[in-house]
Amino acid sequence: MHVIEKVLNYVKEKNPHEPEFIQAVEEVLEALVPVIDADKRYVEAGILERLVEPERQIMFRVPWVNDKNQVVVNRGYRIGFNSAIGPYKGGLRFHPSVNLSILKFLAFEQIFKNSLTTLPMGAGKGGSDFDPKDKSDGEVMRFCQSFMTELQRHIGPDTDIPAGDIGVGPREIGYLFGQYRRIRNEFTGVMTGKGIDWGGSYIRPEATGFGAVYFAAEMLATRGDSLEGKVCTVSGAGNVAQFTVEKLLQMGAKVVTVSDSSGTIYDEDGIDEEKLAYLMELKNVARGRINEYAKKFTKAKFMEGEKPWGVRCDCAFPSATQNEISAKAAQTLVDNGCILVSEGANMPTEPDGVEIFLKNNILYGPGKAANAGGVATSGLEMAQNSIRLMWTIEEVDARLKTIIRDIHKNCYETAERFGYKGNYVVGANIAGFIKVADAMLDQGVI
Ligand code: NDP
Ligand code: 2IT
Repeated sequence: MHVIEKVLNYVKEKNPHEPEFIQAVEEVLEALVPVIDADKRYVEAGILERLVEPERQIMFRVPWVNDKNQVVVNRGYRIGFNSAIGPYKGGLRFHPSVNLSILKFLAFEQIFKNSLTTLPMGAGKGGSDFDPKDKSDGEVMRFCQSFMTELQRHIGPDTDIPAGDIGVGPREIGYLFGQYRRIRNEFTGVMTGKGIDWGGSYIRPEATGFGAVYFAAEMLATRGDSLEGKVCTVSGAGNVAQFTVEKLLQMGAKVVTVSDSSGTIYDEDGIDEEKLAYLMELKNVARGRINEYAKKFTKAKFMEGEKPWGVRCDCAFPSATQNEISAKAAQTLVDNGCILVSEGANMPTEPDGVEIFLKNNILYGPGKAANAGGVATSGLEMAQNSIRLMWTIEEVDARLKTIIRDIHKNCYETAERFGYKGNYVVGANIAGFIKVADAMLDQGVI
């Protein structure tokens, strides 16, 4: 039996109730076959067996009091998956669907993503099944304070550095950081995505969306093409989606959709800067639902309960959540002439959908490469905190662009080297793997 199959069987047997985690591991391991076959040291040192087992998994009770004076209990998590190349680094997700499987898949993906960034960051992820959406600011604050009261003993600027993800934005980071600072009696760079006046970095809010668009531009350039005039569909309406739209507009593309969990907005005329400003206000300040957009801009259509993938486009930017593009949706995208998919979200395409993109020679940028700009800029925030300086907007954006260009080049060249030219899935997984695996070889059996 091939070692890949053996390790995959082990993962399935040990984690039978974790479908998302198994899905992520399967996708990575399958892509690693050529490098495992080429270098027997990885097998001899049990690298794969160690890679699929988190270094640590912390689960804890998060009790808090709601506005009706009732006690509510949520579950909190932090996974430290791999720290071979740096301290654990990765976001926190607050969403009712959060469970161990989802956080382990995200932390596992983060290993390869963080390795690709060129910065010294290990991989972690955490969060809670808490839903910030229907809560008051006071409730969110009390929840965050309770969550951090336990989490603080497990993290630190050289140990584990959380950031945002779904449901965790500037408001939540503020409450979490405040509580850490109070309990630990120290002001350090223990979290990223901080406010610009208290240790944050310019461009961190924009970085994931901007990076996904820069990555798309790099992929198009390999075919002598650009984003100018391209019709683009975007899913989601949160942090990643908003700044994906902003950068696409700057690059001369036309964006015709955004969405949230209630449905999709189809704006055939295109979302311009004024409409984007409205969307940002609606989502970040009023915290409203996406159908409000169609009430304000009446030529736009609200498609209740639908995803954007039935809308004809040249380029698609899934930026909401995992498994939001089924095989059927992938086929529809291809049939409608879509030539590029750049994943702002983590694992938004189901495995059969990925197959369809690869078979049809779509420029397909998997999340661990295409959305790495977010965590890369978190790494730049950590660097600035360590030297107690702040770089300008221009400096951070230039570094982000360089990092994305390097990630693209590394993925492209690695795929080519292993005989899979143009396959960014193979390129990203192998390139991300080699750095971590070699660090594990150097450091012995840990
Ligand atoms: P936000 O919470 O800001 O926005 C999430 C958006 O996705 C919302 O519009 C939300 O709709 C929608 N969404 C979330 N869950 C679902 C679901 N189950 N079904 C349909 N729609 C859903 O999160 P981010 O923009 O930060 O994150 C989006 C994606 O990008 C995630 O996959 C995240 O892991 C990934 N990512 C984020 C990075 C970051 O820096 N923030 C970095 C790299 C990747 P609704 O409000 O209705 O729930
Ligand atoms: O999935 C991700 O890379 C993130 N949510 C960002 C993590 C980070 O530490 O900035």
